[in-house]
Amino acid sequence: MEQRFSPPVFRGRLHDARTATSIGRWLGAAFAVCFVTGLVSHVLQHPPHWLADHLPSRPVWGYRLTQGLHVASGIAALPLLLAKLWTVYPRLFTRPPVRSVRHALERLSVAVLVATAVFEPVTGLLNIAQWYPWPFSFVPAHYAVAWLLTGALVLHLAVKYPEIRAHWSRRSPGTLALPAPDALDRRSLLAAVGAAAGAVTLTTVGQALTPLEDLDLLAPRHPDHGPQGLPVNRTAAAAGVGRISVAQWRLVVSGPRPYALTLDDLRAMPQHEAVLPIACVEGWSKSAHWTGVRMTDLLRRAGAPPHAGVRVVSLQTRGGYGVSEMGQVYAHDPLTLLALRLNGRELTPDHGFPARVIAPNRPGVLQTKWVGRLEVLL
Ligand SMILES: Nc1nc2c(c(=O)[nH]1)N[C@H]1C(S)=C(S)[C@@H](COP(=O)(O)O)O[C@H]1N2
Ligand SMILES: [Mo]
Repeated sequence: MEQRFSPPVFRGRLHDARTATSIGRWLGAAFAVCFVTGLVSHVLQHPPHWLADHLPSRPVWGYRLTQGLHVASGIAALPLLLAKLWTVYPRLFTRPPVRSVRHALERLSVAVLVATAVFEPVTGLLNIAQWYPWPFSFVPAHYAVAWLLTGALVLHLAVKYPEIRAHWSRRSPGTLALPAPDALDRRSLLAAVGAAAGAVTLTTVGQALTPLEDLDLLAPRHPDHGPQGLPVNRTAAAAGVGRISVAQWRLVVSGPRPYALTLDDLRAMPQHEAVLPIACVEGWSKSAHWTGVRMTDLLRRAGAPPHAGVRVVSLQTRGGYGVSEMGQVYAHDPLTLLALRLNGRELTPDHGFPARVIAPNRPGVLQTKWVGRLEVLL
């Protein structure tokens, strides 16, 4: 018996180029913000060799802003993406499926666009929930697919340019004599999509934008929840840092004139204060009061020249982010501290006792906790 597949028939008036364009511009804007801020984050975390010594340590809130925007625009993209896919999905069923080589290529590029446009916000969202139900590592995959998505998006805009232009020119005065018959439906749809994007943004952006922290209902972290008024991403137990004995702990500094200090030696050095945010790559951020010894003082004591950078090595035994490096500008910024105190108290174990790095305009993952060694980089 022969069974014939009959494609569904769509009678709704909103699955058209006009709706797709209206939603697409917001989705495109969200993806553009995500891409640019993602590049900033990538460069700060993995600077190319020639740039490492020139990364700016100001403004102190720079990374807090760019990464807050990255995560907020990625979250806002989710409802926009669903609406866009709803608008265009009837095109999946166009018959015949392939009309020409050109048509086949166009469909292929749309397939890449859809796959990558779903992959990026979904993996990003699961990452902020620290849930990794996949076999690849998040950071390189998320970064590589961002380029694919951006390429596919630029190609898509080029292919669709005539339709997009037609949409905008229909709006020009003179041709706008009669409203389109579906204008009301479209306005309702766009209002609902805008409300959804606004709602997910307002209920999560407080994780970085602390004046709105009371509205932070859906983000996994709240800026106020954690010891000493600051969230913790990885606890001492999770990093395999046991109880650190103050009697045995030393800060070991290698360089032209290596030395080692006890915690009391560190406390006896000139202490400095800095008000700086921890800005986690996962989007949460909170400003705090830090007290400790200037990194530049520690490096100079080891005979480091003013252009030296530093490698910071943690005592942690499990997981990543146990080592970080900073170039010359960060290492000698007067606000870059090896912090001993947070918000007026000695660091708790989860915040990096006995000593941790805090530096301005820097991703949270590089603010290394449980520091045991500093290595001067010449
Ligand atoms: N040694 C070490 N330092 C670390 C981490 C880590 O896993 N190991 N996590 C980093 C991350 S991802 C962030 S956001 C900050 C958070 O600092 P907090 O827990 O004191 O708020 O610590 C950073 N320092
Ligand atoms: Mo983080």
